[in-house]
Amino acid sequence: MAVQRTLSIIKPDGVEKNIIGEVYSRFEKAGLKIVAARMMHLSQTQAEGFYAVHKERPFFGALVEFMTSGPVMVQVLEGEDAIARNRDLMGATNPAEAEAGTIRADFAQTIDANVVHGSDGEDTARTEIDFFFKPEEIHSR
Ligand code: DGI
Repeated sequence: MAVQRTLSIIKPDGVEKNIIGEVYSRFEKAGLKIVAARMMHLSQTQAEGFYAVHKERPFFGALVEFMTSGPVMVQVLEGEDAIARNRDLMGATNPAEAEAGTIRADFAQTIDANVVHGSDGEDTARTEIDFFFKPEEIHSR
């Protein structure tokens, strides 16, 4: 499998729960390197833009409100099969359906507040990484 990059976000509930280090440790133990990172408080415009693909969905307003409710930690992960590997670490969108030992099964309570985001494919990963980081802010190693 090729080395890939993927965009990861620790959402406001994850930052509030003080588990940034715990989540980073899971990335590192799975062989994913953090090659760019930034803590930020998303504006309404940023959150709407990032989740634009969901703008017709009934949960869009709640999703944007949640994503702007506090600071998030945004990072680029790099490694072999990084996109699927990160999705495996995250678990299913609905924590009630997430496999034991995944981040969402261990730390998320609801589908609205599910601790982490991860790109779901190569095109999405490229778009989402570009949304947050300039090429010179990514430190491949
Ligand atoms: O890639 P995921 O975060 O696993 O899932 P997604 O890209 O399909 O959806 C993005 C976020 O939108 C998800 O993390 C939580 C929210 N969401 C998705 N589907 C639903 C939802 N929220 C509610 N309340 N109901 C849904 O069916």
